[in-house]
Amino acid sequence: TSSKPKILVTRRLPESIEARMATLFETDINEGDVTLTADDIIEGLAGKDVLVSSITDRIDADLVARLPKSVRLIAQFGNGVDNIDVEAAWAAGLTVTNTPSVLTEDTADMAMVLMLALPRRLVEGTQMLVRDGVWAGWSPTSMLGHRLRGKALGIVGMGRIGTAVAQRAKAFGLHIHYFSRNRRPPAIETPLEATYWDDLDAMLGVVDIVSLHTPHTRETFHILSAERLMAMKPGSFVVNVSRPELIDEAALVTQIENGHLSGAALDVFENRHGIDPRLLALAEDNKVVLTAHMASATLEARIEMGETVIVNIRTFMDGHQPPHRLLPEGPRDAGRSQ
Ligand code: 8YV
Repeated sequence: TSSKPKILVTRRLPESIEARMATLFETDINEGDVTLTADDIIEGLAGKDVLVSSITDRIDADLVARLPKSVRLIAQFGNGVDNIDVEAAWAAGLTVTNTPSVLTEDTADMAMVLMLALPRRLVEGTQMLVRDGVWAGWSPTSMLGHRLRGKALGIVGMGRIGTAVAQRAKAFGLHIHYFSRNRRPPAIETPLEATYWDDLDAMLGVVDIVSLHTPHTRETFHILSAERLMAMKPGSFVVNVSRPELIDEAALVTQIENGHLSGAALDVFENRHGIDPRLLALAEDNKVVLTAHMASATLEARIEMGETVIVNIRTFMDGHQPPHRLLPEGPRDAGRSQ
């Protein structure tokens, strides 16, 4: 038997990453690329050292309890780790790593795409051209949208991605407001001319756009609750490239349907049983823009995520602390990356 680390990779990764993994590790890849069941994962991990997981793998306390003893590391291919019961993994003596930073800029770009899509009628413009005979040609009053410049953007969660969004939004002439557990230092706040709010409800009452950049944890579940959505500034809209669980989606739909909110641009949605038909109807109406969980989906980001996974595995297997090991931090349940 080889002395190479033995790894199970639950999803297909970019070619160059799979090739490198195949030379460095004894690699078992889920060729089918269909989400593995808990039983498949346990079976596939027999005799393995490392599980390379993705957002689509549900690694709950039950699964952690069933992991073969040989498995010492869960190396998540992704930034968010809300699919993993990290505390259960730690309690079982496992190390958990993720791939932050390398997807920050691409995710922030997508937040801007979505922020502009509704006010500048991006999807409608395309639809008009592809639907035969609908476009009557240019006129001074055709396809008028609304200007982004001068509006107030409220960022929920001013970490790496939130800050990258703020920098872009500042260049677009938006006024930056943010709600975060910790106020950011002047070195970050001052160039952004950002206004810090320690009261989310108060911020929601004054901003025209709300963009979510916080992980999904016990504390942030439905951070945009029905009450908060109702208390948002009339005519404002929501952008979400983070996690669906941050929003009470049914309540969001209701507030758009009744005209209180002007819309939403969502990269993630509670789609476990198919996307809510009310959300699809709003998309038909151009009140909602939906993208398919693709905010970090650039080839470049995916390759760098793969490289980060490889570094995490190699350092761990060499007996060192991997660079992106999650560490406990008080009451939060998702952990924090070094
Ligand atoms: C990935 C993401 O698509 O990193 C995250 O948290 O949501 C995306 O970058 C996904 O997590 C891959 O596991």
